[in-house]
Amino acid sequence: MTAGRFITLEGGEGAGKSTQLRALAAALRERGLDVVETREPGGSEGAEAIRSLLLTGRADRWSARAEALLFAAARADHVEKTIRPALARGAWVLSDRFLDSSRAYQGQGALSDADIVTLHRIGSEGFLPDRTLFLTLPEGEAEARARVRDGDKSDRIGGRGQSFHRAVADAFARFARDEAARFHAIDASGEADAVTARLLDAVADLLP
Ligand code: T5A
Repeated sequence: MTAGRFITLEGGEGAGKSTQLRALAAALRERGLDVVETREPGGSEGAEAIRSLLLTGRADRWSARAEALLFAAARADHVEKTIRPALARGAWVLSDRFLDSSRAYQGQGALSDADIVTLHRIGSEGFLPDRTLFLTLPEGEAEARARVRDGDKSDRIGGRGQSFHRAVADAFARFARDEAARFHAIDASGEADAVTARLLDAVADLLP
């Protein structure tokens, strides 16, 4: 049995994470790997129920602290019910967002990065990905992609203002600088196939 690997895709809205997660999963399956595709918030029955609490309703539905706790609770269930069992049987698990999204989105304002990491230690024993692929795209291009798909609709968190999303992008860029062994920045511009090739390169050293 080959070793399971846990890979996360991160980045701002519209960077192409969902598209690339499907493409990377297909490319890894072609190489004979057992691949599980999952997402956050969500990825297990309980976490999907929490997802709808988090992403729907009024902007002020949750306080910043309650929101961070809900993400941590969803993640705890996702790790326990979906991710760890798949890794234990030797699968590669690809997750569309994980802890670093909470650090970037909830770790500004009322809570610090250290607070979010503490919640993750309590909820998920500090469990971390083997590699995090951070999809980078100029703000205008990401907005244009999201607009083509969604028009003017957005969820509770995606609909926050430009300054919030800039701070999120800055936080991700900081993680990429400070945690270079795990966190790899990938240029997400250009044709989808070219981006997938870059992602495959970024996990090549983990392949059996
Ligand atoms: N959140 C999440 C937190 O605040 N804290 C947390 O801890 C977590 C886990 C989740 C929201 O929750 C927040 C972040 C988010 O606001 P979501 O519905 O899961 O929201 O959506 P997002 O993760 O934000 O992702 P999006 O669905 O907005 O975008 P993706 O997945 O990055 O992009 P994708 O693949 O859907 O592509 C967008 C469009 O671009 C096209 C696609 O076809 C699609 O139409 N596209 C391309 N077009 C041209 N060239 C390419 N190379 C393209 N690739 C994709």
